Amino acid sequence: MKEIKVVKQIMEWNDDVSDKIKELTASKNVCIINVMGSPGAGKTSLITRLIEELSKEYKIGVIEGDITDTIDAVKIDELGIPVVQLQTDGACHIEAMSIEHILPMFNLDELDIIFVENIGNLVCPAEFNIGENFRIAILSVPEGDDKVAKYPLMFSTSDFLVMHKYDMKEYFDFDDKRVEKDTLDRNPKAKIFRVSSKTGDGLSEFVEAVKDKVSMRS
Ligand SMILES: Nc1nc2c(ncn2[C@@H]2O[C@H](COP(=O)(O)OP(=O)(O)OP(=O)(O)O)[C@@H](O)[C@H]2O)c(=O)[nH]1
Ligand SMILES: [Mg+2]
Ligand SMILES: [Zn+2]
Repeated sequence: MKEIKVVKQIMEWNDDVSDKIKELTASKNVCIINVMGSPGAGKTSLITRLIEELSKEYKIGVIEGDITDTIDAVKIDELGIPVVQLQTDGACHIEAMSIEHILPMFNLDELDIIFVENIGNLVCPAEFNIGENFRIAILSVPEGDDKVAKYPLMFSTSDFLVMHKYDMKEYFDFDDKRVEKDTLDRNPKAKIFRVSSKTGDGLSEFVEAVKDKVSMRS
């Protein structure tokens, strides 16, 4: 019988590339952390805070995902951290193929952690594995406490949920217990943190949890 050529859909292809990235980073003992959340949730601010704390122990690189511009990459570069700006030119999520393309731009032998700041978006970034070891979902207080229920995939697939901008809580009707319940109902293993990158409150507990997770890489 004649063999039929089959082309896989993008999701399956994406997962194949994601698995290849995982093999590579495992062999290099590098941990990729996929940081996701809405536009302005504080992804860059939290990554910056984590870099300040973790760079004492770990060598860190960053991939900044944005539609356009280099604003976030410039901020990371100013910290003296190797960074590549991925511009998706309109696409609203990062695919594994982009990460595969970018990784050779880093010296993986000299890195322990690569943060990937995903495109600001609560929806499709969660659908795409990008070779990450784990995921951090950020939900900032001003966005509202119903977002886990309304955009469940990101929160059900992330290892950590950070309720961010927690210093703003008194100004918003934000029910943190509801967020906690909505998350744990969908993702009982999720670890949940209340953090302000502005004041530093809640940061040290989160940093320790990230360190634990990084130490389990490969
Ligand atoms: N009050 C308060 N503001 C914060 C906190 N973290 C970040 N911000 C502010 O929130 C705004 C957005 O922060 P960014 O870190 O740029 O957010 P982002 O998610 O990286 O944004 P995009 O990359 O554009 O999607 C900035 O004005 C920050 O100063 C926080 O913990 N508390
Ligand atoms: Mg940012
Ligand atoms: Zn998208």
